[in-house]
Amino acid sequence: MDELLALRESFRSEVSAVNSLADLQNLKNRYSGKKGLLTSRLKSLSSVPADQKPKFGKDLNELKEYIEGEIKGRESALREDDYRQRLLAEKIDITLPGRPAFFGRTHPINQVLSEIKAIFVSMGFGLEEGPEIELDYYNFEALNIPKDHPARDMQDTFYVSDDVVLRTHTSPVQVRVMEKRRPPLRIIVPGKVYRCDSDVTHTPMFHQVEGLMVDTDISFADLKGLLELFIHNLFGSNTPVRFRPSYFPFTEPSAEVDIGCIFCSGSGCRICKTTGWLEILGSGMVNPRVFEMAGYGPDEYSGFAFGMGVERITMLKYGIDDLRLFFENDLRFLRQF
Ligand code: 2NM
Repeated sequence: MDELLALRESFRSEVSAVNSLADLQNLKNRYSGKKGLLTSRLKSLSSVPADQKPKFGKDLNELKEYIEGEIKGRESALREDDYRQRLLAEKIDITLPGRPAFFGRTHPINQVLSEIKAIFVSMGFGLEEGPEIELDYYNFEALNIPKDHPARDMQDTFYVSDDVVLRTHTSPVQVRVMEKRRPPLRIIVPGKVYRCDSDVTHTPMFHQVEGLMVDTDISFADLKGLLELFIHNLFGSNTPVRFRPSYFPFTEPSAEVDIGCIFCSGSGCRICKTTGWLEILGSGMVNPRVFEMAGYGPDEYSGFAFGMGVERITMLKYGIDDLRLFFENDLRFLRQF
């Protein structure tokens, strides 16, 4: 009997000292395991005098139940502790500011391209696209650019083969459209063009928008009115516009279009080279020879065409002085638009 009391006492002090589930498992094995102290006491039941056996057995059973109950209780207390400690350790500080998410955005060239397209679409122009790898015929011949023309020079054109080039302008698409459709025609052709030219102010690839309007009685006054409207839409309705005589093989007469310098308001500065004007467009009445080659009767139809470089217009619109910024993809630059 004393032995069972001593066992109970030693268990009591041990179990109250246990501080981890691992220690508790250890304790459980030592007391109530297969080779535990309780089992060995049960085995010694045979040496207990017969008259004390029932009581010894009953006490032993009680002690076993007591020990197992204590272990269960201690175990759930320790699990609870463990859970609380994990909750504390793994606590998330929801007051920390979040990490900023950076959103992508449209490249400034594409922003201005979209603006230009929207203006012409609002005036009834349709969008057309075509191949960037083009036949010599569509890029030059059909545009009245003869074989000995300087624009044909190897220095300006990327040749793929004898009769295939990377288009140097988007005009070949307009020729292709004229071959397929009859007037009235009102189209613009945005897209990439390629010139074998690379320095501070030229990149081998840049973007162009060209336009073409053909009907039975289109005049130079229509060209002037439409381009002036376009410019006032893009740069503001107070922007001065002037038309200056020029020459292109595919138009006759031809005109270059200038706007009053938006940096010095016309008084003359570094950017307008003290002229007070900035060139932004080329234009003209489509040369009858171009109509003829496309299968349009030159006496039946007249029309105008124009072309502009998107990089140049974007630089002027935002006062950017270095073309290379558009192609470096430095986010500090791009995030400003
Ligand atoms: C320009 C300037 C003037 C032009 C002409 C044609 C076509 F195909 F109708 F003949 N397309 N684009 C043209 C005319 C382009 O860019 C500076």
